[in-house]
Amino acid sequence: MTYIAKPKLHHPSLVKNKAGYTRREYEGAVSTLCAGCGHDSISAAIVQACYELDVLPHQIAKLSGIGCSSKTPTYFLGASHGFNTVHGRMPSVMTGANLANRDLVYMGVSGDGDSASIGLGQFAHIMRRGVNMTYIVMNNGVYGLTKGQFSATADKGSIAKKGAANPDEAIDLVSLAILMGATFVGRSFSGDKQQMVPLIKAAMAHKGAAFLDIVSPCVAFNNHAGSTKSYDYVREHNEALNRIDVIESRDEITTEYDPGTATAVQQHDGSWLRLRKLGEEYDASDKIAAMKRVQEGLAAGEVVTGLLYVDALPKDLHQNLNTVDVPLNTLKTADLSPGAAALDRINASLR
Ligand SMILES: Cc1ncc(C[n+]2csc(CCOP(=O)(O)OP(=O)(O)O)c2C)c(N)n1
Ligand code: SF4
Ligand SMILES: [Mg+2]
Repeated sequence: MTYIAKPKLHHPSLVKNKAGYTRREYEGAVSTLCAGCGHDSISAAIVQACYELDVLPHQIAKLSGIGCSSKTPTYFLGASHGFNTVHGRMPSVMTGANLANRDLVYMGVSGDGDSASIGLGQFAHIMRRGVNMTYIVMNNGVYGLTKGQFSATADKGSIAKKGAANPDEAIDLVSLAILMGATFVGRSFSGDKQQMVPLIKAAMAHKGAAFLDIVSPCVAFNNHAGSTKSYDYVREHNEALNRIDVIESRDEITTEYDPGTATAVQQHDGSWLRLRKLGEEYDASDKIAAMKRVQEGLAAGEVVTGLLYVDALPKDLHQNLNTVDVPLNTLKTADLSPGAAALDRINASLR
């Protein structure tokens, strides 16, 4: 229960990261979600990723919409900035916040109802604008908070708890994000922490629009036979294309690097992503190949996971708009009002 405070006492041997914080300091309040809900596992993975990345909690801004998934920012990063927006409107609020202060690390958390139903337009535009963020959809195929109606990501033919079959085509957010211009796109499963944590770390290190679709079963309304978002279905149909390691710029990349089985991709911030291929050859930097592989997976009923597409040197919203390097909210009147002479020059250039 959120009103039960977590004990403040820490065991003296809890290990601090390079920023001087223990893992506990990246946690939030006690979760009120149903026991076994996939969303809680994703929250735990976000905590672990931020702890391992040594991010300062007060430099993170977490934003969400409405839904069980959108409640989760209460349960992680208790010392970070937070904004719980209107249903489906998180992307526009995050775009505005990022424009005002480019120096924060932006983490958006949403649900499949929040992003693929009411918020679909906003979702599309934040991807094409290249807002520098990590955008996670906790995807359970239903509106969990309002008691289990099919969402727009529910597969056609998927069976509801009371037996009805979904007549509509599903929206695949991974395909949409790639199409709309997201520069880092991955899919994972809430039951696979080993895959989720490095994917979240890599997405946070990416300096552009990073999107993660994480299948997250709703144990109350969508975890039965006939559902394609249940723990059993995802475990049986999970096709992981690669495993990712994030190597920070200060660390040596050459260790354990074995060309042929792994690809190393250097990102803008100097960090390296090492992709260990699992089985088939797959090139995550090839956008067309990524779209093809994702579509093949959908047709075969597979849940294709891993890092699906990455543009290692993306342009973000600020580069596209050619804004100044300092946060816009630190500019003073003198910076914003260049004076009558400058205004005359601008007017003259437009005549
Ligand atoms: C404008 C508006 N319309 C409808 C609702 C009702 N509503 C609340 S949460 C929700 C859907 C949540 O589904 P999802 O985003 O998938 O989150 P989940 O609970 O499954 O994690 C809906 C329709 C609302 N709060 N606001
Ligand atoms: S209703 Fe579903 S999504 Fe919501 S907390 Fe319970 S299990 Fe999770
Ligand atoms: Mg949902």
